[in-house]
Amino acid sequence: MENAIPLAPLSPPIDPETITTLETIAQRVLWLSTYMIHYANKVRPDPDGMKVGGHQASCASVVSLMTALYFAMLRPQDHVAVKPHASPVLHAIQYLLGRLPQSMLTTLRDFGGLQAYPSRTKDPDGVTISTGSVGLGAAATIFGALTQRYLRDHFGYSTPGRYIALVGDAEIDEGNVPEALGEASAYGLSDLWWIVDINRQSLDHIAPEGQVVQIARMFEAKGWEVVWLKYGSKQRAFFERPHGHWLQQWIDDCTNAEYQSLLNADGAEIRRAMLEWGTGVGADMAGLLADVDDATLKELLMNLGGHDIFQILQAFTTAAKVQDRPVAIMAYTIKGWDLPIAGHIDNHAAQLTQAHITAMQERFGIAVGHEWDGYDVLDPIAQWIQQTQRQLALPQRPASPMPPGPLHVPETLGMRFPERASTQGAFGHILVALSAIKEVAARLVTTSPDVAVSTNLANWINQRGIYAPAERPNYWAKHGITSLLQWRETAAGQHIELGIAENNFYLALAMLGLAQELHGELLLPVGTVYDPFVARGLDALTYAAYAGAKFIFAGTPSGLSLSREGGAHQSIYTPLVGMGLPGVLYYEPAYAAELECIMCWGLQQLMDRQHGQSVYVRLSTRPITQAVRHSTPEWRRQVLAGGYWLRDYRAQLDYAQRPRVHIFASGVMLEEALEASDMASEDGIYANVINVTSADRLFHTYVAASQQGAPSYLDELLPAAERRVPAITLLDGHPLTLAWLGALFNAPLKPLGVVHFGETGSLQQLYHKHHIDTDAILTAMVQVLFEK
Ligand SMILES: Cc1ncc(C[n+]2csc(CCOP(=O)(O)OP(=O)(O)O)c2C)c(N)n1
Ligand SMILES: [Mg+2]
Repeated sequence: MENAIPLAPLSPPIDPETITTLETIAQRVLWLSTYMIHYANKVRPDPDGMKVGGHQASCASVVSLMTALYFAMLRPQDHVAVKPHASPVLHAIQYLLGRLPQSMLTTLRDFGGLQAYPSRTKDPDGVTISTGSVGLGAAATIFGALTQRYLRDHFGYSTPGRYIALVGDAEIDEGNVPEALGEASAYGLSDLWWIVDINRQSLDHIAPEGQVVQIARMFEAKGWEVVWLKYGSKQRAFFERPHGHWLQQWIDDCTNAEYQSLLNADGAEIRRAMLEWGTGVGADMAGLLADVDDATLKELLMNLGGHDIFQILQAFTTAAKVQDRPVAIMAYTIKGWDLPIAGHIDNHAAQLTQAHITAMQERFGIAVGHEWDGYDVLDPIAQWIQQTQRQLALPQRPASPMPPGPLHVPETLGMRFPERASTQGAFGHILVALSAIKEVAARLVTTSPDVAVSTNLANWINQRGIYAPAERPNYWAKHGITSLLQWRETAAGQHIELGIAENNFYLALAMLGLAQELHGELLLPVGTVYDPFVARGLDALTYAAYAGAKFIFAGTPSGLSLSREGGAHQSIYTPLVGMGLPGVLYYEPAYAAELECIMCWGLQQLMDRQHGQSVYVRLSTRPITQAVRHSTPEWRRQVLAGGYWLRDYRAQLDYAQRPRVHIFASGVMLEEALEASDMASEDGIYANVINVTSADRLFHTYVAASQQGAPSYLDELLPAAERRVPAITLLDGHPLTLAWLGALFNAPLKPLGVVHFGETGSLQQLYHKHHIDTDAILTAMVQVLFEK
């Protein structure tokens, strides 16, 4: 199995009683997690005949590690991201710890019951980090630890917990893992452990040779300390025998594929393989193994460090001594440990048969009818658990020296914008204006994947500084070189600058956006990203939304405004992402005053921890004439509700007699919409312009209201009479965003927008090419009005 590793002392002072007790508990955890899946699949009535599923082998793989962790190490302030497929192990443990009622154990994967994968919003037993999409929950721990560090530096947060990821070895293949690892050391995080469950199996296959070493080297290259947990105590005791090192060398030389296959072979076959290897390298394996019977030989093969409580505790002790960097514990395990499917290539979704379960139940001495039993209060194990947990429970953290105080964000900041402005430009000014509200400014934190300057965060950064836990020298200032950007990096800074890594960006927003829930301290995270690269971090954005995090992000520049950059730099379908993602509200303001109002409201959303949602503003660098510059309460209500009439001909006496049309437009396209409306009026056409600030809000309030049979804001915005008027929808993005409005109309509706990849050109050339310029609007108008 790949490599020889340095061995720590064989016997540190970990008392035998603890080990025996933990071994006994681990057995119960193995039983409960296995039986939980068995029950859900083979005992509980299944109304629809569909597979229920669950992963007994993946669970067994981490039973020993998780038992040792939860019963002997974990403190209440720690946060754990549990490998998704080990959720039954987590629930079994929480049950034995008294944090989950027994009745829930029968509800795995049932409606309203325990979720398939640990969910912080849906599971009842204290999951704080959701997992499911492999690699993501683990990577989130890095940004959790970063958030904790940030809180400590800004608010004196004083009892930091440890962030721990129990991560499958194949999870490391996910790109979001290497993407995230470097940020941990860049920010000097140390309260961070990853325990890698090296069972050398993924869903389909056995890990390729060299993979484990590559993983370890990657951790090291990214500044992590690697702690090896490879051999079990029996193996290690054997290595101490005369010539015992040959066994170690055989283990190290054996390929992953062969080791896995031998886990399924009998002792005689294992011996044959060892002898064959010995002949090749000149080791007298026959002599070495002469007094080892076949059963013991098999036991030796199975005795990997990740299932040996003593070795696990020792690894934890070693890890705990590392104070200056994050730690990766490389724990060798067996997928399906102690089950009949142990180590088998087919075992990922395999489940034990009833006969297997019956045999296991007998072997573990669990009486029929007592399958769900925990430990009776008088049982010495129950008492041991109680005492250990008391010791591990630290006193409550003292109140923050800076109490949240009354946070208030006004509806408007009373800003004045120039006659022509872009929403991206306004965004920078709005952030700076928010700095004037002291309590709000203290909790604002911005982040960006290396595009802070080009998304207009420079003024904010100059004012609030860059966050760096350990102050870094500013050589520009030191050497007297002038620059517009002041890159002051201190622990008081409020901008978290990330590498070009949009996945990290959203994970950072996810964990900053859960600071209140995870650490009792509210942060108001605001991020900026190039809109086309929203898709680059989409999995993490989904993760953040699913976890219930609250944050604001600006996708900017968007659409064709990146015209000169060409091709795929012009975002097309991001509005659909915003609309499709639960928990995130997409707004596309046209005017600076709208953005001001949306930002203020967005911050209020972040403060409403119960019902608030995250907000995505899709912005542009294109300056347009500000048709609205002064906001009124009624106008703000309409902006936030999703849209308002900007050009309204309804009061004209001859309104009903004239040809008339509605133009629903979003964002920068309002410029063209108004121009087309003006031109149409010269031809006697009344072209109303309705500025859709949020197709998302309009759509979802409409859907929610219609489920209740109630009216929605759309009924106010668009009275029945107006639905007989032909319409055009228009945005610099995918036309589906607004085309659904057609479902409300008893008249033709023509959706304009971008459906092809872009290319380099001027805005006007590209608008023309994509049929969203004024000419295209006028043509569409003629079509909906006069063509049958
Ligand atoms: C992003 C993502 N892709 C694919 C899957 C499907 N999947 C679930 S588990 C798994 C293999 C995991 O292997 P490993 O992490 O080694 O865990 P093990 O089951 O071996 O303990 C895969 C491919 C997923 N959950 N998430
Ligand atoms: Mg694995």
